[in-house]
Amino acid sequence: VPRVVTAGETMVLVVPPAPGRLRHATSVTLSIGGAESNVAIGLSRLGVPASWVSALGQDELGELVLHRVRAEGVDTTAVRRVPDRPTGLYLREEVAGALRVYYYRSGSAASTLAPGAFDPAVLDGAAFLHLTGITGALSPESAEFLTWAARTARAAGVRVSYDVNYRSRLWEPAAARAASEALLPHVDVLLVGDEEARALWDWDDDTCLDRLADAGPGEVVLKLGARGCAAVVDGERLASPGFPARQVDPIGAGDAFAAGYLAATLDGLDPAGRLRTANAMGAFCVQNLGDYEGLPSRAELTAFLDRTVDLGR
Ligand code: KDG
Repeated sequence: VPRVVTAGETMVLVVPPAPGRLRHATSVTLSIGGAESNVAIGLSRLGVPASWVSALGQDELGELVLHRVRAEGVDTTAVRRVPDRPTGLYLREEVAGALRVYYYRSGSAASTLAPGAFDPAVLDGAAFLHLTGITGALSPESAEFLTWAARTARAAGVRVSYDVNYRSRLWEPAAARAASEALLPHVDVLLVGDEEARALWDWDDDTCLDRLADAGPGEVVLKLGARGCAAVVDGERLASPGFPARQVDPIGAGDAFAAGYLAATLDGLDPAGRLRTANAMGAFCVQNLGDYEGLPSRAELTAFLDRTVDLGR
């Protein structure tokens, strides 16, 4: 079975038990959050072998992250421990229906990811290396890491998938746009959300698909939230409606979507089948609290897709 490698930062996630200001929380839950490990976990649950490459502090939070990711069957042998840097941390609160995050990640262990951060042998036999734009925001060397990792994968015959994942709390749109544009020539599968595409490029959906496809990636997928997605795959335009879902927590939906898209690609599904699977994974994710906790097993995903009428557009 082809393998997928993902690389990027994962932090410990602190979640209060109920909506309200964090300052009033008297207990919290510790989980983990990181776009690239979310994708690896999503794939692993679907039975696709996945490796996650990163750097963690040599601290208890690093142990927590490692335990949780390993418990999902993801290979973590290429994760480095950095002695004098902390594992990143972030906290969430929901006030008046709005979700806010607070990062404690500057100078984190993962911000030391730099060119050469992993042995290229990690990519042996892999079908994809999955990266996200978050890494580019961590430090100047992590920005270089992104390009190095993508080039290294390409040189090894491994396809590169990239999710723009703009995080406004980490950097300005212009910097994020420049970093993504620099990477596009090395990207095979590009995933981007409609809101972040507007924030970075201010293009409408159609223009966005055309321009980004012109920039290099053979597959460009525009995520439209509850409306599903649209794509250009090898010059062909497609769209796929979303699945009805009762949204509990939107965080992680994009990562679930990416896992679905990659898994369906490895299953040999056609572009329409890939988009439909990706939408289904997104729908699974938003109906549960947590970045990845609600993601389905292969059997659950298959049952969901079989029960749901394919609207075919
Ligand atoms: O996609 C979800 C992740 O974004 C979140 O859990 C944490 O990786 C993260 C980030 O940097 O925002």
